[in-house]
Amino acid sequence: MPRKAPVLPPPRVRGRSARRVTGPGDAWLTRAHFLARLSRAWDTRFENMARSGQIGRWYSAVGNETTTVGAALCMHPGDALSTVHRDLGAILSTYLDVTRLAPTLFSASDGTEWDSRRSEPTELLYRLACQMIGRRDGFTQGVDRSFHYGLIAPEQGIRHVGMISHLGSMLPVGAGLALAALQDATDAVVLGFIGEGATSQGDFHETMNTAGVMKLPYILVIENNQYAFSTPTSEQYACSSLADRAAGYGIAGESIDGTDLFAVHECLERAFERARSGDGATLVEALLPRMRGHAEGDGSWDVVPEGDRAKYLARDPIPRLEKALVERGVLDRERIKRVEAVASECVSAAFERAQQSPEPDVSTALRSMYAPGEAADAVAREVRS
Ligand SMILES: Cc1ncc(C[n+]2csc(CCOP(=O)(O)OP(=O)(O)O)c2C)c(N)n1
Ligand SMILES: [Mg+2]
Repeated sequence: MPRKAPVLPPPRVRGRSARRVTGPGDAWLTRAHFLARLSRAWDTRFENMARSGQIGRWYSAVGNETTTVGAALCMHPGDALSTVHRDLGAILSTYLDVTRLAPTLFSASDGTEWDSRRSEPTELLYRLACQMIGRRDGFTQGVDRSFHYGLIAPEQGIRHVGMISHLGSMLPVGAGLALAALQDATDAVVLGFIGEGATSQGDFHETMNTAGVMKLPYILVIENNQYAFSTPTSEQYACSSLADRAAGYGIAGESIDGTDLFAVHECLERAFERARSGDGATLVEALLPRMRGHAEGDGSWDVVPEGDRAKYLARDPIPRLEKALVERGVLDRERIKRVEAVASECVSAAFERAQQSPEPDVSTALRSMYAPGEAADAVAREVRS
């Protein structure tokens, strides 16, 4: 019997491009370097607050920066981003116009039309700081104090779908966004991130299979930091590389050293090109060092054998990037010091303003729990009484 055609979105011919991946230019590299440093400065501040009990919990993204920043800087206007808990670098890269945020470091000619549509970067950083400490001006208006939020502002070129806590649950959402891009006949691509532990969830299989069958413009980057909470990769999966799974879904798969910004750029540019030209999804495994525990102070760092801890810490992607950029003549040591100082000033300014900002309004607490309408109002009244 002939096979029945699967239910597919309306046919969409994505313009095939012959463009070859060329290496990153100096403007892209200096931008990536600043954003990686900004992400690190943010983490440093929040790690300190977690250690001194000023916030309850912090999931550090230290070690992931070259992967998250590098991948997100390959996005185009209209592309969508789906993040989980260690993707601060991708968020900063998607939100912030660095030429306006750090005019002492960047010249206006580094800016793009895409950047100029974004909100004032200091305002976005302030809102992000408010989000992280549960203030009213945060994206969830203080309902949540975490990365459990999204920012959909297409007029600014930002389509960021955040996470819910359940690992793997955002994967089908990312694939759904990619399907919508096909159905809307846009050339948008979806960039998603996930930890290697979450790839053991059924949602991973269903998403990648759908992405393969429907040739979705979807790129999933697995941030393989060797541990899921306290579970090492040897107890998580039996294949040698998670990218090998791509073959089973009929999609492209690549495993890269996620601490090498150049490798990230090359792989991701190729993946975006593939997705935009109609050749479907890519599964990227970015191999990363475990540089922190799961959450600050939860004891999970102690689970990592001592010898491995030292090896992971020695693979810090930022000094590696700085060394490469100095060798190429893109940066000098003086500029690196200035970047570190400006990054830390940007974080301090956003955070100190957030600390002075209003507490959440209690009336918003139930706002996102129930759909508007009489029935919801009745439930809310009942809950309050
Ligand atoms: C379905 C589900 N199971 C367990 C958890 C608790 N949990 C939160 S993060 C995490 C570890 C995730 O590991 P991985 O996916 O490798 O990401 P990493 O934290 O290492 O970046 C666990 C077990 C959860 N949020 N959802
Ligand atoms: Mg992990």
